[in-house]
Amino acid sequence: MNSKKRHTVTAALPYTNGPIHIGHLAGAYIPGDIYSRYLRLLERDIIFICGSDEHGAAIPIRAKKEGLSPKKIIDKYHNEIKKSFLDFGISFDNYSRTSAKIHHETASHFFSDLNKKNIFIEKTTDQLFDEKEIQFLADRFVIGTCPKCGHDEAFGDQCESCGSTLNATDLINPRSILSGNKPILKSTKHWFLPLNKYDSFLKKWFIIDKKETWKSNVFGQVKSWIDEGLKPRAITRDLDWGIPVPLKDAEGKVLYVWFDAPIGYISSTIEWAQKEKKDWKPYWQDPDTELVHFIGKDNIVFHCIIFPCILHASKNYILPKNVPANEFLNLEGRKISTSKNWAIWLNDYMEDFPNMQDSLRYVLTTNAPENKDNDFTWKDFQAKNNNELVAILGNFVNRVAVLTQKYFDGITPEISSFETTDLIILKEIYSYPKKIGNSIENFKFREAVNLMMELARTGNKYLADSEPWKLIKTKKKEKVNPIINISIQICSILAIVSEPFIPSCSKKLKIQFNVKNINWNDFSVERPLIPKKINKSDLIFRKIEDEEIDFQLKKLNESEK
Ligand code: B3M
Ligand code: ZN
Repeated sequence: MNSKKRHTVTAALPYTNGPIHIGHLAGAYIPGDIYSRYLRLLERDIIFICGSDEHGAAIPIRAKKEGLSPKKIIDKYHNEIKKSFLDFGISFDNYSRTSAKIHHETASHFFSDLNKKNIFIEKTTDQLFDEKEIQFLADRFVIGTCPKCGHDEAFGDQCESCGSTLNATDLINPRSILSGNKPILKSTKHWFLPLNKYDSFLKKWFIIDKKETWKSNVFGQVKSWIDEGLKPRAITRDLDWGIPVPLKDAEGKVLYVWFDAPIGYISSTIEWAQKEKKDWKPYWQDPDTELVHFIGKDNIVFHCIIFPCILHASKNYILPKNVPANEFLNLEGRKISTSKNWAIWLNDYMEDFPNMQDSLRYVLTTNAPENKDNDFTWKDFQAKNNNELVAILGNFVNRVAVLTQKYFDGITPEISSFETTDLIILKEIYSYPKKIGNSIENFKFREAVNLMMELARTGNKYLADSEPWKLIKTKKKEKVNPIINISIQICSILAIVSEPFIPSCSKKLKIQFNVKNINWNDFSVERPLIPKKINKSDLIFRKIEDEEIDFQLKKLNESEK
């Protein structure tokens, strides 16, 4: 029997209506990647699942803007986004897409199954219609004034200013984004998920134990939605782009993107299982599996209310153990905006800072909008890269490597017994993996990455305080041996505990210090990591100059629309 604990970890499926930017990376993908890499280092049975979200109004709208077909748009951005994830070391076990056959089949099956179980309500209602374009307007096809906060550019599905989830008909003064005209009301039939009927299920599932374990921002939002009372929500649309509603009397109708997209996690898992010749079911149906969704705060309602209701109604599915949604990342004090081109695009970053993906990963983690919106500034990025990655971590491992080469020809000095003062520092350094692991398990990634840097700082200070370069010139020359031995142990621990945060640097450190892949919990003072010899290697980080930052600031300001 396989007794390893099983985990299904997902990260929000990005819309293929544009490239992705640092806000996406900080919100869902880096946290999900840190968590998944950590679980792999514990040798758990874990899959990290994602894929492109290729349906919804956003796609035909973008296609119109670029003068391309929707299919061309999804192919273009699917490939770009996939490459960005690869560049930044986001270690998905499978990256699928919702245009895949397997996804169309899976989502249609979910719909048909729920329909057979009489879960949906069929209702004919008045919806917004653009007479000029001869098209119904839902979601992103219509903008207007938000009834909750008065923001005058709220979308038909959501107000980005106050975060409210809306129906297009809720908008005051609606305007079609296709023609600019005021829409008329026209009746049409749709299928609704009666969320109101799931009130007691949600209260029981959600309120019971989530208060202690979920982030307060997520818990608070979900609780207030439940408390306000939920209404039936349409899960089909009049649109010619999407998964056709699998019923005879549903011509011209497709599944609502937020019905099919989360099911994309399941289809991506099935695709993975087919490739790996495994069974996908335990990852979604075994109650012992821990399901965690990494998302940004604008996706909370879908992952914490709508999708759980779909899973619950479908029976046999597990529900998320946690949804550690992040708040938003701002850029230079302003909201990141795709339409205004106020963003740092990942493909641009890689061009300007080749091989420096870990620097951005590091800064976005130390700065993650975990509990409140946070700001990314280029100056802070430079400072953290130069003063922390270069001056602390990079400097420490480099000094240890250089001194070991210089004094011992790269061979780790052996120590038969450590002195009491040595044992104190050894105990301290081996306490870090546990502390870092605890923070990761509690989704406190900023705390975790800061602890990693604190370990490097401890190493730096230890080396500076013990001054082996002075001792080597005295009669107490042998005192240098434990100092270098312990410093090499610190580098070896760093090589492992840095992997979730800065994986490509971790790889270099492992090569340099001859560290084998080992279970996160399998080393300690009693079972230390002492490589026999270390290899020469280049500097791991590089300083970022003022001119590079000035260039980025100029570029950002000039490209703003
Ligand atoms: N594509 C929304 C977004 O990118 C959406 C997430 C789907 S997760 C199932 O904000
Ligand atoms: Zn609003």
